[in-house]
Amino acid sequence: MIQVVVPAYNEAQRLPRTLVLLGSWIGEAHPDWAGRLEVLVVDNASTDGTADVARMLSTPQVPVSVLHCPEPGKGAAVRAGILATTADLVAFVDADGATSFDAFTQAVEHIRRGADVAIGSRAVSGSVTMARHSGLRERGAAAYRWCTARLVEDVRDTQCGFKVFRGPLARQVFADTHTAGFSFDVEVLGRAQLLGASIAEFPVTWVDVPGSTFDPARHGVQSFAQLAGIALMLRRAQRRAQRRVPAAPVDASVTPLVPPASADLALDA
Ligand SMILES: Nc1nc2c(ncn2[C@@H]2O[C@H](COP(=O)(O)OP(=O)(O)OP(=O)(O)O)[C@@H](O)[C@H]2O)c(=O)[nH]1
Ligand SMILES: [Mg+2]
Repeated sequence: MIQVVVPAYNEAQRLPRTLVLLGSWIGEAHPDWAGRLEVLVVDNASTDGTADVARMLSTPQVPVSVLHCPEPGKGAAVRAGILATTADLVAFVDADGATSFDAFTQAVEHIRRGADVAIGSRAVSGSVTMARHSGLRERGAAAYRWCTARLVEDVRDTQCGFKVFRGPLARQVFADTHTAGFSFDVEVLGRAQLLGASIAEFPVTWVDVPGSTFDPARHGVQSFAQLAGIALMLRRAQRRAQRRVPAAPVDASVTPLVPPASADLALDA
């Protein structure tokens, strides 16, 4: 079972295409996943009937349920969704369906091989990106990546809207996460690394879908400001973790915080 959280704010236009494409992709690529991949749409204050549209799109192949999150922001919505999951494998993906669903196959394979988190990336070799972003937004994204590289180790693209986690780890990380806006991915990945989680970043095919909810003028500055808060939170969390770890040499028999790969996680095992 994999539970997929989809944050959705005024997505009545883009969500139907995404969920229909997901259903046909499962039918073609993984018929055995039918009914085993559940979608949880997390809406807050949409004014275009997103929640009703989502409910109407539920099928036995891809069951869809809707959760209302009182706190605004993509980060708050994803957090509410992940904390409502119970599965061994959980994911969050954007409502626009910009990332090709083949990423699910790759992510599950990375987790089967031992990764704790598998994230889609538009910045590693092999990725294909068809974007419409302006030059200004591209320069902003480059500066943003320069900042995030100081907070999350060895991850080139923290912001791709496609991430899969071992369920218990995701729930543990999101329980401590505070960032409600677009930069929440950075806090999530940073906190996961503090717990010793391994993150596999793999290339995806990403095609821009018009209708973005990210407004560079409004959300751009906020996203940079959120990074400053995240840097402080991660530093504090790191100090707390260091205080908890005894100075004695590490005993190799101590149970790790993140459990090792388990074969029964694989959907198609
Ligand atoms: N529930 C909820 N979802 C949100 C909110 N803000 C954004 N989202 C969702 O977060 C996802 C962000 O995807 P996009 O709108 O494509 O923005 P983006 O992928 O960051 O930027 P682009 O590169 O321009 O596509 C979408 O599924 C949005 O509906 C919010 O305040 N509440
Ligand atoms: Mg998008």
